[in-house]
Amino acid sequence: MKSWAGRILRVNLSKKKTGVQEFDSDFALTWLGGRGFAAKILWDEVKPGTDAFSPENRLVMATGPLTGASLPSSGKLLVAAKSPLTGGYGDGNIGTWACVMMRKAGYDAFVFEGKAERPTILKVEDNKTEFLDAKEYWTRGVFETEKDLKKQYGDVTGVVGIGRAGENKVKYANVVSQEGRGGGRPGIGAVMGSKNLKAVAIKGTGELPADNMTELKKLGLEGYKEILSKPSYKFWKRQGTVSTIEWSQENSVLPTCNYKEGVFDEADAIGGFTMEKFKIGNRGCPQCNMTCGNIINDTDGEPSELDYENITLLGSNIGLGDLKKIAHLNRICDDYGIDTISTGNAVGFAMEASENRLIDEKLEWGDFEKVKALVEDIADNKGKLGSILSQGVRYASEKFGHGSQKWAMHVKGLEITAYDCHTTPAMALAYGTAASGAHHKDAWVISWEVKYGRESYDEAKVDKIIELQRLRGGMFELLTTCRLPWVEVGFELDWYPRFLKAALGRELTLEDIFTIADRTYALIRAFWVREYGERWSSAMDMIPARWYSDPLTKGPLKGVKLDKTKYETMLQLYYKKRGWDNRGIPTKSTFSRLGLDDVANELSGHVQLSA
Ligand code: PTT
Ligand code: SF4
Repeated sequence: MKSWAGRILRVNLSKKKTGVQEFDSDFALTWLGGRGFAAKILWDEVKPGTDAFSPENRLVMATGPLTGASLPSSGKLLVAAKSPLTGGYGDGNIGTWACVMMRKAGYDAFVFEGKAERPTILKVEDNKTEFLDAKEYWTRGVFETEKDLKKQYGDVTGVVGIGRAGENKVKYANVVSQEGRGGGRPGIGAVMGSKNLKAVAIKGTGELPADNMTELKKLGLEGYKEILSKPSYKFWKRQGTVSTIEWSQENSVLPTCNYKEGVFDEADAIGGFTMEKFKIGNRGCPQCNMTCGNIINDTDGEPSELDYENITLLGSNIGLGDLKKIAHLNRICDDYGIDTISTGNAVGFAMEASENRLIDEKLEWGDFEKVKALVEDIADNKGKLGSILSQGVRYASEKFGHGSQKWAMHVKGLEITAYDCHTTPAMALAYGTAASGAHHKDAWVISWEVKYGRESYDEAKVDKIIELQRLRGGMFELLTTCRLPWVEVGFELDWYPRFLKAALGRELTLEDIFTIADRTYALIRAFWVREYGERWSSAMDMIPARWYSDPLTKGPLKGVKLDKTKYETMLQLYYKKRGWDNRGIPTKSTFSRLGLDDVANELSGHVQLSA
């Protein structure tokens, strides 16, 4: 087994019991880790139709065979569950000491089931587990909770937790760690809240497993040095992902006023160079020498960790051009444990609804004070508007009606991340086909597409999306290592098979990993289809109508919009290349090729499968 501990900690919160489930090398090599483990566990254990907030849902926290090792950016944890926001598969990826500690404690994953009778914190110290009463932490911010737990159990303790949004079951509540690392956009924090689980605190003292630890450490060191030598490293350390604001503005893809436009008049005021003037430091994930979290003080003088996505969604998308105010909104979202992307979408959607007089509340673009109050209401799932918005924009658009579905910016219920796609068909398709709903994590094809030429809807674009999904949504989510060394400074992909050789004691080529990625994608599709049954169709992979019905009205690409028919043709080509039928369901032979005959058998009890 080498690089896996081969042990999953099973936690039954209803019974206050823990146990260890062992897995063998067959399971490990079939699913690799992270997203693969999560998809398999959710498929096997969450019956279709299960209420995401019921004790029967599972909350999975999973690592991969390289997680936590001394090699570039290995300190990331995948969190997953059936999503309350989309009704399908949901996951997210957080940089946190908790994953390093999980591996040092001798586990590859934790799986939670049931529901604790009262607010609970799970403490894990190597083989020892303890259920702690979390009454005094409930309703407290996740920052304070983590600080307090570290004070009690030591600074090395890895903590992941939820804030009040998770407690109040806001459907896009996420899981937070280290005062600014947040993951699990599709409501994984709300699932944690529904289980009355406030936090998990982990301490491990063991050695990480590996076939040849000396070689792995040596390679890791070389990898760190290689990253330091990359030409773009210095600039990356200055701005991290925030430099993308300028790039998006130049290329008319910066979401502005609920994705009406791709350019924002005040883009300079929220971009990377302005951020540098305010910057007081960097923070980052464990085992990373690229630490990309940019810290600036917010309007209250409190530190807030900024990335491209949160600046865009809480800035240009709601018409707010003030970085300190954005930093404040970002900080409260972190402390309340609520996804910044979906929050920015929900607020932008409400602003447009107000502009169109679909709601009584007066909410103008960029009105910071009103947004602050609204975010409080969303996090508390209270007030007429706050409680509607806390269910996501798909739900809000059903409530508000009057054609607002057209500009409810989501795919499968998950809000769009920070790229406007009026002019970029491939990026739109990447959103349409991402594993958990609209997310750029699976295939951030937009930078390639802008260079390649955005007008076309051709085969090369479909191929590129699949290639990226195998790497980003595949390899990096299976290994749970950060993809940014590769994406942002050009850390070469062939490092990963080398790391894996030292860790596993056997070859695992990129092609082998892509097969596991394809298997995982097919299983995740099966999970969605089983949930939706005969209601499933290619319409599930459609993008918001705004992008093909309302052209941009500003900027150099004024007048441009997508072509719906061409998008649909490209989608069909994507299905064909994946071995899925014209509804977007893997065929029997595709399941069989990927070793998933049992999945095909089970799924054929819910929908008719194509041969
Ligand atoms: C990710 C999504 C992103 S993507 C961002 S900023 W980005 C938002 N960050 C949030 C936040 O912070 N606080 C908050 N309350 N909500 C937030 N929601 C948003 O979540 C993040 C980095 C970033 S910064 C990115 S791109 C990369 N994402 C990776 C990934 O998904 N997989 C992987 N193997 N490596 C990755 N590396 C990078 O990690 P979700 P983090 Mg995130 C303040 O969770 O659900 O996947 O959505 O984890 O530790 O904060 O690192 O411009
Ligand atoms: Fe975390 Fe940034 Fe390092 Fe990736 S590059 S591991 S997101 S600090």
